[in-house]
Amino acid sequence: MPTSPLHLNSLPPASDSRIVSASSLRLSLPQPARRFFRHGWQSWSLAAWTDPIVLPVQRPKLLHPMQVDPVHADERSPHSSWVAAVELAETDILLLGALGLDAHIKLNGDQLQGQYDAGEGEWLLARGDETFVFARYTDELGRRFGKKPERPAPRVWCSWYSLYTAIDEATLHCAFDSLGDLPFDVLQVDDGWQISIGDWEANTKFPSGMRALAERIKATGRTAGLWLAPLIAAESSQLFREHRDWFLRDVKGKFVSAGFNWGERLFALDTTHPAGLEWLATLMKQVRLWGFDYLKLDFLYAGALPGKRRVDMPREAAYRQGLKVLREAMGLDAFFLTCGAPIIPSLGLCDALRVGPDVSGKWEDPRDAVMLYNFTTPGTRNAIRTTVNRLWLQPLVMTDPDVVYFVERENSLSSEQKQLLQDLAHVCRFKATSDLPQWMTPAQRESLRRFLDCTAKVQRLDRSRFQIDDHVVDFAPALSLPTPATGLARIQAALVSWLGNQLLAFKILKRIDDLALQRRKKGLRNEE
Ligand code: 9PG
Repeated sequence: MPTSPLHLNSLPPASDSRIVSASSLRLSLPQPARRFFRHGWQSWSLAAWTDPIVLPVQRPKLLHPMQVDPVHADERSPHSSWVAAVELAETDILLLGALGLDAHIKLNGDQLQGQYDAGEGEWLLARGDETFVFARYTDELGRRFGKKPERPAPRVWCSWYSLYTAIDEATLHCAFDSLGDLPFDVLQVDDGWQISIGDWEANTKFPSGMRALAERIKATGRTAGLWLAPLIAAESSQLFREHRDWFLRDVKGKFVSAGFNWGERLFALDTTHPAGLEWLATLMKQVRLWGFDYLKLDFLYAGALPGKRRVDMPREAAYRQGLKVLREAMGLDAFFLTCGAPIIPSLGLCDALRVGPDVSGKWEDPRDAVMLYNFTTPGTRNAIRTTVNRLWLQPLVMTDPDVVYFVERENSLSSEQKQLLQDLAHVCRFKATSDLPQWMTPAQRESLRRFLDCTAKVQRLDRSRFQIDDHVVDFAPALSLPTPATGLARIQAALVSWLGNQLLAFKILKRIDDLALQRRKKGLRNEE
């Protein structure tokens, strides 16, 4: 039964806050918002300070389930998941933040409107400067979900951003060997080792098996890391074909889309299904038995998609139940990085959280940014923008900003742009790269070593600037949003976005990607 909203007409005074309980809440602003802080639902979704306007709906729609909260993708007011803030004056920020799992916020004219989907929940209302209001929010979240233990993040080499799915036993062995004594704590094998998304066994490119691969990493004195996406399955996977009843459907009985990737439709595991949960636990134990102690679990949003579950409960609660099972089965002694994960529902159950979309060797893709208005796709500007706007999460979880680059190969970032990524890693206190040692010059190798060895002193100066040891970095070039296309470009954009929604066009794009990968692989082989 929807209850009538709680109207709040008086705001807390400066540097003060209060907590109220309501399923629905309306807050009248004393003056129009100058800027609006919107917070995307999962790791890859946009978080940014913007003008208080509705942003064009990002395209393609086919990817909404894997890029934004699909339930609120078409909102007609400025919209935010769990927490929003408005800037009334330069140091007068008003933050409305949910302390529960299933809440979202809209800015409707001069009202901030908060809504819990499934009954009453707590809200924090804080007013003051930006540092104060976000610190109050993390304080209250910390009390409910737990705070981050004080231990440094491991320094990670990950296979994705140089090799993508073109990994195999020989290529990885060669990379591991050439890393020599570079101070990495973890060597993490990313996407490309598995038979299929859903079928988490070594494929034919790894004839010696996963246990041998973990052994090989451990023999270098480092922790073995592995990527999996346990809450999704590709349509062609054996898992989906043999256990259709484990997968999430809508009220009409149709399978809920978990997006489209690897040239295939993806479906979501129902994390309230007892047999599905058991399978998840067995998988985690298996991976630990192979010898992997650092787990990057990806595409986790699938556990919180809307649908009709075996056990009826709010979607975020279902997700959290799935995450608990994963965590308990892998053990507290494993390092658990969540990725593509709904933000607030992941707190307290993982060690680290990816807090932005993927970086890439490109600054920005104009097609995605200007035509599709999509800030979720891989690109260094997108990654920096969202990560900087999620730094307030630092007291709660290790914030993973994704990898940095030192190499020139397959990379069009300027040295300033690469430096921004390295500075962001210092700010996040989370350092990773995918650079292949064979692609590095001796000077780049030395820069990487210095980067890994250094614990920088970091101080935030304002929304975009940080003091890092003896230099000041300004992330401003990454933070703004490009203006949407107008005139002819708008028509072009409409055409591109229509094309982007067609499965066939998607499959062609995937084929082009595959060909690029094959070329990359060939290049690597020739160098061996
Ligand atoms: C492996 C990769 C890497 C990477 C992850 C994730 O929105 N998208 O279409 C989208 C697809 C893939 C993706 C992110 C977004 O990358 O973040 O580090 O592990 O999977 O496939």
